[in-house]
Amino acid sequence: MKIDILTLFPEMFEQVFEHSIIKRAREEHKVEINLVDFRKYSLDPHHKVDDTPYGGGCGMVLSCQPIFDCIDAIKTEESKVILLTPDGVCYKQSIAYDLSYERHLIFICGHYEGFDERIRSLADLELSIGDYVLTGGEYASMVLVDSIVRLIPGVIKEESHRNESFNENLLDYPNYTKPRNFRGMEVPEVLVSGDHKKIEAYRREESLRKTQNRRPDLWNKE
Ligand code: 6GU
Repeated sequence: MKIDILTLFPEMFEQVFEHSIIKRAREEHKVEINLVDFRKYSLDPHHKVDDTPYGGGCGMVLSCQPIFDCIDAIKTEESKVILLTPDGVCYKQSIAYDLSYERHLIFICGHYEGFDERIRSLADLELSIGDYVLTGGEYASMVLVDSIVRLIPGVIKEESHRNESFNENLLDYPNYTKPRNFRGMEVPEVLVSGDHKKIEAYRREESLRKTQNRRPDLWNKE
């Protein structure tokens, strides 16, 4: 998979994709991540990328030209263009799964007060990562890259994400490791029983119980 991130602040991403699973996925060429500073595409003599809003109001609005020209330069038949915006579709694990099978993702990070509405026409999908306002799409794109890359086939064992939180709209079951007794807190007996059928049933039950208690919104879905 190739991922291009269009941003005015490529330095914000230094280090972010250089650890742990994402680092390994890049080293093993399972994913190529490019930061594209779309200011370079501005035809303005001062490399301006924004302007004052028509109709008045405070703040600046990202203009069409640099972003349209940048997309024209990097988009191919295989590309899926995703605009990051608080008024997009709310991101969730099932979307991460779908996107993990794409060949080329292009993320457009908005910034400042907003962007020219016509920029939406470039997007195949508009995504938000939650009901709060960020200073820009950069943080959202980091969240997207992390959650998508770990699901690319071969990046982590499929076994590791088959049972994790949000699959089937369920939260994860509780995990324990040694010691068996820590400050008086015991590991549940069933986990040391060696009875795999029982363990599986216990985990399923805990997963259901936890979801019902903590996330009634997920529990009542579909
Ligand atoms: Cl994708 N962008 C911004 N600026 N704020 C957000 C967001 C995105 N998702 C939630 N809040």
